[in-house]
Amino acid sequence: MEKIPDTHPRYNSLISRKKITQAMKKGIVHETGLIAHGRGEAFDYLLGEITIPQADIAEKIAAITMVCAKNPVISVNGNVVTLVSKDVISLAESIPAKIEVNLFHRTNSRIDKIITELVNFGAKNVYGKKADAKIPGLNHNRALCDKDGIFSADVVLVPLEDGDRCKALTDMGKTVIAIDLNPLSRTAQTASITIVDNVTRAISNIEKWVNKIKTFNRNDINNLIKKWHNKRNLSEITSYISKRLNSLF
Ligand code: PTJ
Repeated sequence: MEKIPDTHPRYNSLISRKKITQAMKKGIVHETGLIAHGRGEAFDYLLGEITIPQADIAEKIAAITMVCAKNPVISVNGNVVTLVSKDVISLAESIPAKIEVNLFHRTNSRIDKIITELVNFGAKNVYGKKADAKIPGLNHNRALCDKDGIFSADVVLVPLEDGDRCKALTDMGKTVIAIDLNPLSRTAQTASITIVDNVTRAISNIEKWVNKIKTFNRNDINNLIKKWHNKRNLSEITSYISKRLNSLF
């Protein structure tokens, strides 16, 4: 593949595309992961490719929720591992949280490749191979999970999720934190905390908040959680996009 000059105005976007297409050829990303990535890019354009204030506050609430959880788990798939392996591993260490591979297009070969990729980037223990439990109410492979991981988690961080599993996890009584650039998706609408941001910015920003909130007192934390209203935040995001578009021309 040709070299992308770092002076190119769309450098970051081109690098992400290159990573995703190469990972698809290696069997880490599923073919439809390319479509999901393209949809994400389109929504990122609407946001101006930045972490907007409503995403930053959602990332702060996500950090608090994960740090206060008993058994927090970060669920990863092909796209996530390709774009942000290092960030995921670093976030999991700071919380601390477990990492579990959970795939929509699940094959043993993809599970093994994704676990190997994470281990090569420094992950010590990756869940997902031993799928000894099932999320009730799902009739596809994303139901398969680890009894000690997602199945028994109280809080699950799910970047690039599908709406079905998000709903099934909330139906199990779990707090679901979704990262999805599309504020209109079923995932975004169903999650307990929706982060409308690119996973390439979101994971490291959650970690920044994890480190900051260690200095917060219990009262500040309780007040922040009490004030959180996911639907209101989503509504502010769609207003942000619409105001931004109306002011462009
Ligand atoms: O690896 P697998 O087998 O689990 O397959 C994963 C995909 C991504 C194919 C699967 O989960 C899927 O089909 O996803 P969807 O339903 O297309 O949803 C993906 C959502 O993620 C869309 O709403 C996109 O806007 C969003 N998205 C895509 N790229 C990013 C993103 N959100 C945040 N950051 C991104 N980089």
